[in-house]
Formats: sequence, structure tokens, C-alpha cells
Amino acid sequence: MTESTIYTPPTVWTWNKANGGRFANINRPIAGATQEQDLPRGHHPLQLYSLATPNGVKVTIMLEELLEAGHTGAEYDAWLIRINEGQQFGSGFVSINPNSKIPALLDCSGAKSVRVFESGSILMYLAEKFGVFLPTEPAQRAECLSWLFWQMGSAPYLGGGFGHFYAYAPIKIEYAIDRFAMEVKRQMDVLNQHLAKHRYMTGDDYTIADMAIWPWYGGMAKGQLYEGGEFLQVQEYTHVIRWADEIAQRPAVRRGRMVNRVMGPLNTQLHERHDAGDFDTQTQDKLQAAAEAPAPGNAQP
Ligand SMILES: N[C@@H](CCC(=O)N[C@@H](CS)C(=O)NCC(=O)O)C(=O)O
Repeated sequence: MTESTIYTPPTVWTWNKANGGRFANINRPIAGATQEQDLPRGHHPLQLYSLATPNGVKVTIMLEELLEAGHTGAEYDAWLIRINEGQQFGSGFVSINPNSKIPALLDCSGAKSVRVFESGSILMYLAEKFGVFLPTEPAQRAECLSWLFWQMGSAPYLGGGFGHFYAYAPIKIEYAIDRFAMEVKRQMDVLNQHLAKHRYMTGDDYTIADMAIWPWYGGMAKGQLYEGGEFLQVQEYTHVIRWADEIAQRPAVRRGRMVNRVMGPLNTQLHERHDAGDFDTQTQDKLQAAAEAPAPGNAQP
């Protein structure tokens, strides 16, 4: 152990703002709004406030799957919440998610708006509202919900544990990386053994369990998260890769992963989604032009 990894906790923890790390500028030990900021509101029944992280993408995939299946009541406006700029701490966002994390949904289709936060809860809410992607037969339903909640409980070890210490922490701590690498490999093996015997997480039908697990564990199996693919030897998980590849081909998945995306090639980014036509090339060209235009602060005199 080096000196920098030896830490004797004081009797009382205090907030050291300068502790570094990728998200040090937005992490706080207190909840609540930091600024007054209303949320924009569009015309569709569903208003989504999100960003295309694995947790955000679960919901945009579900909404696009619903539309693909003909549920026009699932039309939605997707508004971008830039978490690295602290927009999750605006008063409007906090009023629909007191936990200040994307994704958050407002269902304005009834007399009274319904707020829904936590990606698993949003998937379940939408599945129940539209009566799809969640089996009704009790044993199948239990299996689907078990995998949905497995994902909600497991992914923090992948993201907040392995991803944080392997990719984001300002120092590499062998103990922490070992602990979470071991756990993520165990989780990947859980999925691999299950998917060796099943086409989808709950059997023959694609459900919200697949939509929840795919952005995290499909991404990991394809080496797309934290540049940790080689380190974790993810090519071993052949059944997860087969399942991930099949899901990636779905038209709704291809659209859903573009929504609220602000990274990667420009033609994969759709910062806001208000209409099915937003996916067309004209919009992509506009986005490209907007991205290439000088930012106001950098404009030449
Ligand atoms: N359990 C939550 C986790 C949501 C979450 O962690 N969101 C992250 C982005 S993936 C976020 O908003 N982070 C902002 C912050 O921590 O301030 C869910 O699944 O909805």
C-alpha cells in the first residue's frame, strides 16, 4: 500500500469539496434544489427529463418500443438534463425527483400529473399503463420482476463500484478495483449461465427486464463501458454477447439509445426528442451544424 491509500477515518466525517474524482463538482452530502429552474413542458402526454446514460436509455428504449408496438399514448417529449452541469438540482427537476437523478418522468395524460422516478419504477409504470412487456401470468411476472430488481440492485456495483474505481477515481486502489472486478465478473457469469438457456431474461419474450439489463450488462459485454472490456475479459460471456447483439438490432433500441445522447458521433445524438420525425437526417444535419457553430463565448469579434 502507498501512503496515499492509507486512510484513518476521523471521528466525524466532513465534506471535503476538493476530494477529486470525475463527479466531484456535482457530488454533495445534502439533498434538495440548489437553484430555481422550471422544467420545460411539451405537448405530449409523457414528459421525460433525462440523459442517455445506461439508466436514462432504459426508459427511452421502452418509450420507443411502446410506439413501435402502436401505443400512440406513449408519445413523449424528451428533455435533456445535463447532470455534469448540475441541472438535476434545479427546483423543477427536484419537484419530480427528490433524489436528483435522471431519469424522471411526468405523466400528464390524466386530470392530475403523475411523477415517476427511478428507472425500474418508470419501466414498471409504463408496462402496467400500456399492458405490455411485463407478463401477466404470475410465475412469468415474478421472474420478470426478479430480474428487473436484480438489475436495480446489481448495477451500482458495476457503475458506482467497478466503473468508479477503475475509471474515475483520482487514484487507483487495488483493493477497491479487485473487490468490484470480482463482483462484476460474478454478475456477468450469472447472466451468462442464465442466457445460455434462455433467449431473453424471462424466456421467449422480450420484457422490461431485458430493457433494464441491456444498457448496463449488454454494454459491458460489448466492452463499451469504462474501457474495462479487456481487463474483465468480457469476450468470455458469449451468451450475454449473443443476447446483447440481438437486442441492439431492434429498431426501437436503435432509436431509444440516441435520445438525450450528447456523446459519441454526431449522427448518433438526438439531444431532445419531440416527434418521431426528429430521428430523420434533416434533424441530424441541423444538430451537426449546431455542434460545429462557434459557442457564443468563443465567437470571433
Ligand atoms: N437508481 C437510479 C439511479 C439513477 C442515476 O444514478 N442517475 C445518474 C446518471 S446514470 C444521475 O442522475 N447522476 C447525477 C448525480 O448523481 O448527481 C435509477 O435507476 O433511476
